[in-house]
Amino acid sequence: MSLADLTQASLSRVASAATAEELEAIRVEVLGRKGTLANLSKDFGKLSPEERAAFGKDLNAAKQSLESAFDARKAGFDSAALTARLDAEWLDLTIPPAGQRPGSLHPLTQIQREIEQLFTSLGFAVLDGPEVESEYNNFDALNIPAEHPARDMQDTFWLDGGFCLRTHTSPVQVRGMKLLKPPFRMIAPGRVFRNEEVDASHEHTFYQLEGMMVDRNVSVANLIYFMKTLLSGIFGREVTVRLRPGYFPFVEPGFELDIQCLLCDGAGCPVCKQSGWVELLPCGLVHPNVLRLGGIDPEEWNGFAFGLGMTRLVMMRYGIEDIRQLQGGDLRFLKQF
Ligand code: FA5
Repeated sequence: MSLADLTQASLSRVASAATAEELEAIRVEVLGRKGTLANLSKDFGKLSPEERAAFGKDLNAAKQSLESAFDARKAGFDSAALTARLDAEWLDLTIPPAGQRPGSLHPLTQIQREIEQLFTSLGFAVLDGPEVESEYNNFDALNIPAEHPARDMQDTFWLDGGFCLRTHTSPVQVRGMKLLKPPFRMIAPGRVFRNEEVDASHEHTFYQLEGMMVDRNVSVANLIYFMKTLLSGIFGREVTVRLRPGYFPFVEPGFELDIQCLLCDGAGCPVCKQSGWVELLPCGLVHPNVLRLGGIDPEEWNGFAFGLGMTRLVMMRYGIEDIRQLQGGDLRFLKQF
């Protein structure tokens, strides 16, 4: 077979090779050390110098055109193989993993459960009250009549028919007095709402935990005992507290129990508004008017009440510097607890 015929035949075999393996077999057969082209060059010695030069040129040209045909065809097979592999190994990284992912309790729920456990062990019942509350229970029954200036301190969201979003958990005191006969002890955790300018320590929607104890001869010493038990239970360490006079129409005397800011150890930071103290636990002895409106004779019974700022307590315990993170819905934040 002439060199030209051989080249032509080989090129068409390359073009019709069905697989990379078949192509490689053809390459070895034609271009290999013992292949057809190599065989042809064996006859070199028998040629005259002129013929040799011409044949050598043709042989080189044939070799080059075959090599580039092989390379091109091989590149085609390679890229087809790569595409097939990418298709086979393709992963959708946005598909959620199979099975259930572990969740966790919101830090507020964790603290609420701890406090409930602590107080039930001290003989307190856990009560629940509605978030949409009557104006009467939220204000009037707590000794805050319509024109009382204390109403301005707790501006809220009003609904038709004498209802509002409760501004504190104290209306559950009113419900508790009607539900339970003295002597009794109760707590009431829950969500409350205020028409509030939101900042690092103020939310329009936050959580409080109300407490009330009604018995005979309840004193401020009893109140302080329970508050200290509560705080050391929650923080698991000694916290510095201070008691200031505080005014709430439903207690007399009334106090503000502040704790030294645990985020800055009293040095001053955005959470404590640079004061070193965080207002956490307003409390006092229940006002006789409130007992009377709750159907309890203040001559026979008295008691204490407190309204713990549960959201602020969570911030203190976990060192959270901005209250907005707690209800921001960012799971990356919540997964830390
Ligand atoms: C009250 O709501 C009274 N009902 C508390 C009370 C109950 C006093 C029983 C006496 C007897 P005050 O408005 O201070 O009080 O709120 C109580 C706590 O809720 C505060 O100490 C604070 O920790 C928290 N708090 C108040 N406003 C906000 C707010 N906007 N965001 C987050 N926490 C708040």
